[in-house]
Amino acid sequence: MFSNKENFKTYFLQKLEMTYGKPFEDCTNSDHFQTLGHMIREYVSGDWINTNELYRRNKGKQVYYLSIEFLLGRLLHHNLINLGIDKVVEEGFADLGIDLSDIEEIECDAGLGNGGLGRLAACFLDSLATLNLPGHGFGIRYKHGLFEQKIVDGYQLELPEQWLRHGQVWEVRKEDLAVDISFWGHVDSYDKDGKLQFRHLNAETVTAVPHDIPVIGYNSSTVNTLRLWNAEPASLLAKDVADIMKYKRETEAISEFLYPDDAHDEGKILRLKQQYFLVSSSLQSIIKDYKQQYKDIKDFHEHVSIHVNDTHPVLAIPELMRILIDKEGLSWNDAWTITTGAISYTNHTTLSEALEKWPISIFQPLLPRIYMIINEINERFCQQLWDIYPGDFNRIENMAIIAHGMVKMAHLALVGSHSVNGVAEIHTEILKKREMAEFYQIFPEKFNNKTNGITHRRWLIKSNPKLTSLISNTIGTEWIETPSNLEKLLAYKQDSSFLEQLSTVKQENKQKLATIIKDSNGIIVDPHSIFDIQVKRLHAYKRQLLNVLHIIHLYNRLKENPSLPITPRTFVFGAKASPGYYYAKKIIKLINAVAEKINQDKTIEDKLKVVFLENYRVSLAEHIFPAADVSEQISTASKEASGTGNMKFMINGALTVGTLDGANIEMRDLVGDENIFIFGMNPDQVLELYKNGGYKSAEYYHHDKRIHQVIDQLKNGFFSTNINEFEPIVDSLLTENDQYFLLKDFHSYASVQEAVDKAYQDKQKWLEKCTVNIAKAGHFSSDRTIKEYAEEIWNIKGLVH
Ligand code: 26V
Repeated sequence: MFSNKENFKTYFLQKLEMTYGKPFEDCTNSDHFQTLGHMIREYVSGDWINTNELYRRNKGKQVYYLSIEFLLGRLLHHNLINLGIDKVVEEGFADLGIDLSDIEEIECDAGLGNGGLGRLAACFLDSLATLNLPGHGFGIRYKHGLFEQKIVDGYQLELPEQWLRHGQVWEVRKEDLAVDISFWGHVDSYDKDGKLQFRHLNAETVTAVPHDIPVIGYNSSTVNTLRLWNAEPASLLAKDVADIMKYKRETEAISEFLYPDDAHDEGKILRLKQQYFLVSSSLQSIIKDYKQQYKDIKDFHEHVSIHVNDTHPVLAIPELMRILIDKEGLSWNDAWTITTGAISYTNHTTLSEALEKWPISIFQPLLPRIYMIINEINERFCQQLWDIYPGDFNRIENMAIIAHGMVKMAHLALVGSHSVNGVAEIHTEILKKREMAEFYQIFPEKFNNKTNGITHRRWLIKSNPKLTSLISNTIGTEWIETPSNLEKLLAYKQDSSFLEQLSTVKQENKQKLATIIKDSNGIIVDPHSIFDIQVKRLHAYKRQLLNVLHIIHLYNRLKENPSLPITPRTFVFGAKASPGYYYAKKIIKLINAVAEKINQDKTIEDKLKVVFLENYRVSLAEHIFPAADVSEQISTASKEASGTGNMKFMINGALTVGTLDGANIEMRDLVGDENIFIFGMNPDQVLELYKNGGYKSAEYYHHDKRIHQVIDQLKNGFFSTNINEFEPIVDSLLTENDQYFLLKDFHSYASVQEAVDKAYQDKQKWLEKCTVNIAKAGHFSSDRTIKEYAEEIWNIKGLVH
């Protein structure tokens, strides 16, 4: 049906008519989208079946990637590209007077994630399928993904996101594969043939119904599966009406929202329910499949690898133990060998507030059998520690899985898995030497690094077709399969014809973003100004505020001297703040207040513009990265585990202004100091400063005139009629001693920004730097990352049918 455009048109028109029973002229873009989506599903169904058959027959090892987030974005165009039919469809549509990009716009983003961790999971699925690796995702089918952000009067408002409102063309509901999950109740022990057995009584049962989404590899016949679980009532019998309503509500709440508010116990219970719901349904499904294929459960870990993405799915450890002991009748020791052999874990942050801990008072009643098992794991582990460190109570208390009334999920992950990886070299070193040093001492063989990556198929080929063509016309197309071949571009870094074309491509992408900005914000920006962009979750450690302080300072300089020779700049922000994160929301308000003031000030002759783009998400990001000149990666050194936005900017030819943090360090090592703008303290200096109790930020306020002026403007109502509006921000910088060292790094940041300004004026040199960045970005393809996971952690091999 996609062999050529005539076939495509015929099939499409037939299907459209059959589905909607109305003439072509009356069909809407939505009808077109649905029809094309169903055609793609039909087209891949054979390969989907064959891939699963192959995995069943072959008996090779498979990996299951468990993640509380999958930030997929839109799938239509991405699938067309991976299937190699994008051109046929685009041209066929053009003949019919349909613009493919209009049809693309119909699709809602699948926003089942909050940031880097979730988007990484989506990139990994794409690489697994493309590399023909037997790897599948397991997640939750949230009814509402990450909230939709509205900016009203400069403040963030959150609306429920509605990605399922028009149905989901990519998913297949499989009621026959549903499984039941048990909560609450109590555990009873009894003797069976001289063996102690456990059963879970009076439990409340919830049904998990799988919804499968095909994951289509690029130029490959592999179609893997992303299985998303929906929570539904198990049975409504034997309950009175009021109970039914309550039970139904509580059940459906499990897959209703991503990250429900956990400020109160009710929210905490719901989050823990979600986590157990994900791992229990996934493991039951994995084991059911395993048993259809293999006889001996003792070989489980030889054929199955289970990866837990951060601590959210760590209950996979006690859940696998439960199934192996209670259902399969294995001994503790056999079950432990299998469990630790199967499970591997990635850490994505060292921020203490993100390290999950659950109060026993919540945990034990909700998951009584799982709690018992964790308790046993903890006791055995503490005994092991006692043997190594007899009498060292302090150490044992620090390392215990259960301590001070809390269950520590990261400790459970470290003890119950065979591999623990960080996501960039520096992050892994910090885990080994600092955050997890005590565990590294006893389990050195478990720790390893896997520097993150991004799929160049979405973040370059799909989102930046013009740059893609330029690259392929210049160095051929092998880089698509082997991204390290982008290095061939180095030979063109002084080729004036190449550089000119590169400049044209960037200019066109900037023009497009300028149009988006005008349409959404009503702000006219100069596409010849430097597009300086910071897009990422809003968090204090990411230091959006440092960027804003510097913008205010630049504005002050221009007010003092309107003819100051600076290169015009457009500062663009995109960020969502977690709904309960008051401080982050204040920063959003500040960005908007500064934007309002600067954008309407005629005296600075349009030299500065500030834009806050509402509702930052994958589909918007695809328009942003290709248009960037400068990428802001300015986290407090040691705090950003890796970053992946940094890589998306790099592969699109933006230059990084960054601290020596996360993967920025590896980017610097690849491109060299002359092709990146590094500033600020390094991780060792930051960690040393923390050790010594921080610094006196007020001294910087008193001694640096620039900082003094900017902070005073935050205090005196310069940006707001409400004089107290930004008090929490001023307090964080002065009273609370500036935990993230913005004032300490300010001077260095301002200097490097001046260097950017100068560098941009030498167009040829700037483009040379862009070329080096693109050429070296192949290293950050998630194909490289996934190959490392496959070889060094999962021990899985590619299979082709
Ligand atoms: C964050 C949040 C924030 C909203 C409320 C719930 C919640 C739960 C967990 C977390 C932890 C997020 C961890 C995370 O996303 N880490 C990011 O992982 C990226 C992929 O490895 C990495 O590039 C980023 O540096 C790291 O911050």
